[in-house]
Amino acid sequence: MESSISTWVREAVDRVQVIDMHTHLFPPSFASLWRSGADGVLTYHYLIAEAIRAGGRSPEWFYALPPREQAAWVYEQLFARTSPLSEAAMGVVAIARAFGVDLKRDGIEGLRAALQDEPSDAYAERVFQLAGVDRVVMTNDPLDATERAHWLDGRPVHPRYLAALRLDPFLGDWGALRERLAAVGVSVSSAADSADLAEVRRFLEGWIARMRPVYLAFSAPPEFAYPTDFTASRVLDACILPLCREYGLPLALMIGVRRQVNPRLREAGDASGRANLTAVLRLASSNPEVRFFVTVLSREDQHELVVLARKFANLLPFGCWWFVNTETLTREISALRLELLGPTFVLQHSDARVLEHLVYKWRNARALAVDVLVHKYTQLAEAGWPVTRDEIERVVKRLFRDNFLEAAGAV
Ligand code: REL
Ligand code: ZN
Repeated sequence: MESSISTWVREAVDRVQVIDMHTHLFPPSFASLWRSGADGVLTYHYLIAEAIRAGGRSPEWFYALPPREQAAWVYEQLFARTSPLSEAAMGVVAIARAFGVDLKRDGIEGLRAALQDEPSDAYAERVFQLAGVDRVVMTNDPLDATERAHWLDGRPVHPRYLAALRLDPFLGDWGALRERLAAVGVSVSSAADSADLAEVRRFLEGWIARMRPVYLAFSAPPEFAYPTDFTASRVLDACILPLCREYGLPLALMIGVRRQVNPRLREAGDASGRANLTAVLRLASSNPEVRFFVTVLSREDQHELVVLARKFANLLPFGCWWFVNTETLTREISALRLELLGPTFVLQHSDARVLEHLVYKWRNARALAVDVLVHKYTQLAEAGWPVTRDEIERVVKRLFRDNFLEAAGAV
């Protein structure tokens, strides 16, 4: 029995075509926002932070280098001079191998020759196939000038890419939001009164119509609270939650990020902190008709989130985000979720910033699923349940795609 369980789980996990519910990828048609290739892979901000630790140079020195030299310097610190043992560094080895490159032998030039850095539908297709990914959800910012231009030119988006409307600036400082809205021709007053909120709602409604997102989302610092007297709560109550209800859109909450604790590191300068999940409790309990996808960044918040999800069926924990996307923590978090929720969560998302990330992030997620599911199904069989291949396949599909698709109403 044990060996059939292991074979059935492995086969189901190998075969499943993933829906990746949170990435930072764009289709080739978004030209300048597309990221791929060896230099893109090596200048991932996870690796930049690690290389600067290891290499003894300042962030200013590093960022003054042209991108090609940045990549070579990262390679030198994390691969040539030592063993690439970290999660992100080992990811590069896995990408190289998937493209037939032996990184130790072929070095950075081997990787550069095998990976392609120009936007290309054929190359994207090849990477999707290698990673076993069916569709990816982007992170779409309606206030980003470059991204807006692509949406405004109205060309259809490749069907493998689904949109998610990202709302971070709408839940931060009102003064800063005013400026950003003014830059795109929308004027609101400093009062944040009901006319202003109606204007914000109209703006977002226009972008929902244009992007057709599968959910709305925002990331928040550990201090995120709800409800409060601050404008962020009013924006939630007057604009975002009504839009979720009206359009049947889930709201993704990504809580626990301390932005720019070290601004010198730029994109690599964010950290994490313990959150107050009372905000999630209140949102879920006062909006039973809205579905919330929730992920938390600190390890300490994972158990509380799972317990809350037991109380509110409209709460769907998703993925192991960023600093908890490591071998050790994904095992712990995913087993905990299975033990308290059964297979009613989204196992993983990639957070890929560079196309080829899909390859190693989903390879790791598949290994995670095999470990956790073989263990649980073996226990289940020992407990007296005659496990079948069919039920394993259904559960694997739920964890890698169907739970998300059903909650997003995208099936
Ligand atoms: O979506 C987010 O807020 C984060 O995932 C990103 O800001 C972060 O930089 C990302 O690369 C982490 O994996
Ligand atoms: Zn992200």
